[in-house]
Amino acid sequence: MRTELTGLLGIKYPIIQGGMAWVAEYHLAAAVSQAGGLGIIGAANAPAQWVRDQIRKTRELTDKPFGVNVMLMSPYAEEVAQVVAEENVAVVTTGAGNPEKYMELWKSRNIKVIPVVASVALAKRMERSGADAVVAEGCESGGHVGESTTMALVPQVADAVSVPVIAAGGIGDGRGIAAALMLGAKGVQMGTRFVVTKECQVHENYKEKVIKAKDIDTRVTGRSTGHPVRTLRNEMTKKYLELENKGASLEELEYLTLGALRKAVQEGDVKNGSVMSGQIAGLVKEEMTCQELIESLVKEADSLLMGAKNYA
Ligand code: TUI
Repeated sequence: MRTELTGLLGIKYPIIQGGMAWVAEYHLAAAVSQAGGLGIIGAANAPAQWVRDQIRKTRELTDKPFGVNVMLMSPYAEEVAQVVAEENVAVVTTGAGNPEKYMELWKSRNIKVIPVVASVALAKRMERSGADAVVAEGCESGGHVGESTTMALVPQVADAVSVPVIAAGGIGDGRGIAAALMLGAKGVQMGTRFVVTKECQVHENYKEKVIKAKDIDTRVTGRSTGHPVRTLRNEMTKKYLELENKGASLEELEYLTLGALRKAVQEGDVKNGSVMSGQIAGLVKEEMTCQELIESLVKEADSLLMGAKNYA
């Protein structure tokens, strides 16, 4: 499955693993890269030293390219941006903001920069500032979400920029990959599906909650605060949405989500924690290794695309 993206990044398959906060650490990133995709370490709100350590541990497990996701709302974003430059990682993706001010630093080190965007306007702006590709992420995704769906966003971004577009949000199997390529994407980014893999270190309860989830089991909290986040519904989302409907203060709402993602990922508290997940949770049925998953995704997508070999 060669596309413009596999050539740009030097990877075998056009499949990127999302840089999920607290979830995307070195075991997962290395396994995805080793299997021919692009593994990503999610820096989230972690300090720079943690990120440096993760980069070095990934390098002990794979000599293939991998990336780091810099979450731009992090209080450590500036120092993490420096560390990824110093460590010369192959690829940087960014989320939840505009990475313009770091672009020169990263480009000067020959790092491929791939901002995650949720609008045509930001995609165009990123291309002008030197982005090598963009991830167009629809609101079917887990975590911090934008307004547009993947189906609507991807072809509009593909028409607006000439760098390769990577589709994200709502892609969970080979059908999703084939569809994304038909929409004009040159690759996909998948998060939720990689949560339920053998190499992913999240608590078993988290994986089980994703496996048991049905199509309508996600909720978006925080629309009123300007930080909408998609998670699986539980006690936390119920309380949050009740409070939000009553017009609760930012402090009250933040109290519910403080440390909630760590609680779910590490302690396995999937009742009161934040179980970030995309809408495709309903089609995640079994745990596989990253290699098994990627091989099966590619096989399925490739056979669907057989009669339509115009996606490269
Ligand atoms: O970043 C994501 N998804 C995320 S970040 C995250 S960490 C977090 N943890 C707790 C609470 C809130 C967040 C979890 N999931 N996806 C990429 C993405 N970026 N989607 C939308 C955007 C985005 C939004 C606004 C990009 C840029 C933007 O504004 C750009 C500007 O002009 O400032």
